[in-house]
Amino acid sequence: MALTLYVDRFWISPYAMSAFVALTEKGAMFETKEIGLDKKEHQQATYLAHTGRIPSLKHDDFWLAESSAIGEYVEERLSGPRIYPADMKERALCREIQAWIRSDFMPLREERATTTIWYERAKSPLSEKAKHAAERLIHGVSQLLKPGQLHLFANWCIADTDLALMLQRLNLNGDVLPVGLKTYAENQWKRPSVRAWNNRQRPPYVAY
Ligand SMILES: N[C@@H](CCC(=O)N[C@@H](CS)C(=O)NCC(=O)O)C(=O)O
Repeated sequence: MALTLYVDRFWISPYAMSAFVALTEKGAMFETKEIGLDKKEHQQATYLAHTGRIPSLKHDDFWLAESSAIGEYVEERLSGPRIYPADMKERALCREIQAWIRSDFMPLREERATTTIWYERAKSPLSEKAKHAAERLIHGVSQLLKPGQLHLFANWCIADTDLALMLQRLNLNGDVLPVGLKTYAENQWKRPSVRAWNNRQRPPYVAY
């Protein structure tokens, strides 16, 4: 079976990171192919993801886009350690967090774009709107993570990576984060699958 994950060529897509970590945690043998969004390569006829977006997974001749769909497919299709919790309620919460992270916090995503994680740190303080989003994030997460907790549930799950990335937007840019959340995010950042993503050689960034 041939697995290819299509990622953006700057390796800054949080969604591609989630799919990459999912495959890596499963111990899957897969190759990555870089797509230049800046060069509109995702709009070329040879790129067959139905959504025309990054990431997508090509499994033999089957194409699948949307990072959380890729995570769930990988979980069901491949053997290896679980990336979603075995417990039904925890699994539902894991999906809740994935959906929440993907649909909310737009001011944070704009003002603390992932270029500020992997290229250059933010130069401006958060706007009032972004501060409000950060407060909502911190409030919500503090209900899920008790002090000292290093994973959302007993074992690591894919939502830990998604959540840690959202928290790192604040932490790495020096924005205020409660110490427990900072420790959680920094601990997640040490995971080998996450480091494999973080340590990629990246070309000079070209804004698009
Ligand atoms: N909900 C999607 C979001 C994917 C997404 O927004 N991808 C961006 C890169 S980070 C993209 O492909 N943008 C190009 C475009 O939409 O034309 C997922 O989770 O995979």
